[in-house]
Amino acid sequence: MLVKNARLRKQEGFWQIHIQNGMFQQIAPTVVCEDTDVLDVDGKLVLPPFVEPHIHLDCVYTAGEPRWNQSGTLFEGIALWEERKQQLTKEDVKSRAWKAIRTQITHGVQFIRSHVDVTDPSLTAMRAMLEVKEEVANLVDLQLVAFPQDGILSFPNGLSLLEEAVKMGADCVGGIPHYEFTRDYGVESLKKVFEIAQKYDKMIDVHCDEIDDGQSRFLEVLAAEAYRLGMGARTTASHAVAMHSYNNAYAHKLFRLLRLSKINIVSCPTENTHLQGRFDTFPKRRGITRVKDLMNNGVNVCIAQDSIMDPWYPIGTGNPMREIEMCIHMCHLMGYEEMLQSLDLVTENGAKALNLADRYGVEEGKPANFIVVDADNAYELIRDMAPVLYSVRQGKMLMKRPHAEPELFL
Ligand code: 17E
Ligand code: FE2
Repeated sequence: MLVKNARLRKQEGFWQIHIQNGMFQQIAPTVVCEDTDVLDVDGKLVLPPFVEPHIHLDCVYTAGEPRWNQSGTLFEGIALWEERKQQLTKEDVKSRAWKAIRTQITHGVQFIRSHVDVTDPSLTAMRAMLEVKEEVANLVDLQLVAFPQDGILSFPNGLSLLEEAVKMGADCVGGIPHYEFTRDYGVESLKKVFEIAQKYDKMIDVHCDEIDDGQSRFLEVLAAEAYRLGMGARTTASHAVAMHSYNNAYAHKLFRLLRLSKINIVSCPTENTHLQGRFDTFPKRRGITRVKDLMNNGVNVCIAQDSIMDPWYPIGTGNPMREIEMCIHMCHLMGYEEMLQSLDLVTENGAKALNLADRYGVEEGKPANFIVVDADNAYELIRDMAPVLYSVRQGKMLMKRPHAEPELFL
């Protein structure tokens, strides 16, 4: 395949991209080759695929079953999921997850990390998602997190279920320290997360401090342990919304540890805008972690959707542009350079959190995974929330969006 007249981020002019054997062979202003499979993108921006670093694919499309979340709180969501979870079958989980992945592909996503609830004695969702992971292997990279929704130490056999799910093939060990019964359980649960990750050589992705409680300080425990064990680059803290409520002095002390530890942070802007602030009157806290401060303090941050129509969040489309849109508003990231940089939050930074290094990027010698967006540059992409026109996976077309211009009758 020869991609002609591409624009590349942070590069001037037009580029030709020659792909051979599923790899980027040559990327240059002019390329001599006889390939007859030509895709002329007419000056549109070519990017590495979007990364979705945090979603719960086992829960998608269950909003309203058995009831809609009326309070809009995390806690009512967990209670509703507890009921819906009783009805899970492998087929139910697989068909909903597949539906979401198809939708994500239409939005240019090719790298996904999904949490999978393992506080279920039958581990139905994990069994189903491991099959999905195999089935989609040629279409998207799918990482699975063994996620103990109801707690590791606060749920009967939580620890052994977590370990069992990891043995079955999960890629990451999860946790939920802010939801454990006590602070001590929370700290102890994180120790267990590291033990299991080390024992089975897995990455770590913990739901950490997803609560509007300035006293919820498990992130420092996660980061300190990651630092001590040298596991920071393979460790992610998801949500981290309590940081919104930390006093500034403590937050700045924490930034140093986060930077030293090299852990990654995933923020979920639409989800946590919706879930947080629910116990406030006025003013209501925004409840998103400090994306801008983290970036400015050298911490790797990325953004994620978390949900598509589940007990926690009743809408969603799988489009990462919604997250950028929400994030740049809620985190005050609309300085011109900040807007351009915000594209990293759904591309490079997510890839770094997922440890994709050698497989990610529009660079010679890497797998030819890329998207073409209906915009000339990053600013237009963000301003216009432009659609993805093509998604190419290892040199093969994965998704093509018919280009329909609106007709005006003026
Ligand atoms: N579970 C949880 O603890 N938090 C969330 N935001 C979701 C599930 C979606
Ligand atoms: Fe989550």
